[in-house]
Amino acid sequence: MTALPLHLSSEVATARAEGRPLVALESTIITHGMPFPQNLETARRVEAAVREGGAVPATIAVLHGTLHIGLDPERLETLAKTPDALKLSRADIAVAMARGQTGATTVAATMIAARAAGIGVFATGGIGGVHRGAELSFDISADLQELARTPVTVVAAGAKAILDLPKTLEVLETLGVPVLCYRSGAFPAFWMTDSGLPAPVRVETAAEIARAHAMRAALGLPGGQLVANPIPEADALPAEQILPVIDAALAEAAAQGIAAKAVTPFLLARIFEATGGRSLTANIALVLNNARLAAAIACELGGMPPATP
Ligand code: PSU
Ligand code: MN
Repeated sequence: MTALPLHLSSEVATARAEGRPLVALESTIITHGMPFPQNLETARRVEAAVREGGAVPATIAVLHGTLHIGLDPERLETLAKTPDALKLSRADIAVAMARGQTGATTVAATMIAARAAGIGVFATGGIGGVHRGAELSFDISADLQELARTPVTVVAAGAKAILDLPKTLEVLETLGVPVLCYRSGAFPAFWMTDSGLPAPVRVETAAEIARAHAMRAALGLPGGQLVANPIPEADALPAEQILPVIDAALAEAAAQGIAAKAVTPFLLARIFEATGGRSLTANIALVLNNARLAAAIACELGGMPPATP
């Protein structure tokens, strides 16, 4: 059997040896979600937020065919300056590794990598979901299927508001993915605290989330959990500001025939330009907020006995 080309950063390897809690971080947000240099600065701040929360960050990417769990500062900087890095999801990661290519991992691919490395918790900005018009385009992010099959708890500020959020929640329910809204009765909408949709489940503590994660393992359930953590009120964008911008970006994407993997990066870039960078400031704030909660969950999971099925 082919051995998995896996490389742990020295920080992650030490944390592993000492049994310290780890938090996985994705890299598509670095290469395809934010412009340079804010992408690098944010990646560093997110790692620092995980450390401040008492856990160890493991940013995940494929570099020259090797799956990296944790990027040392030099590799992180190199990746942030590689605009042509591939965007790797479940469908692309193995072929890219087999060819020795370099790419950033989406939520789906980062979950696969986290599981391979024995990491149970992962922080990101917003997951992919059901795109608007999916009834015609069939564009549903592979992130949703991944949550149904891979046992990793993903902390996100809901799903990006460029999506069809009611359909996204319906698909998550169909796939049996728990959606745990942190200290909120509403499902958040990335740049906004409230999508107008009620929380499928409301949770109050990191310990509760960790216990639910462990209980899924005890039941032998394969999938993960989505923790929907609203952006802090002070950093949120008003609906009347962001909604027209989203609509304009969607119309532009349709007019230009943008499809498949290019849709999400295109929309994020257009929204960044149209809000004069305010969408990016909010995006950074919510990722930091998610990193802090993920660290707290990882610390709770670390203190729990392994599941006994
Ligand atoms: N959240 C962000 N910025 C991003 C993404 C999420 O704040 O760039 C990325 C994630 O990697 C997610 C991907 O998995 O967008 C979803 O892409 P798609 O819709 O093509 O599945
Ligand atoms: Mn898609």
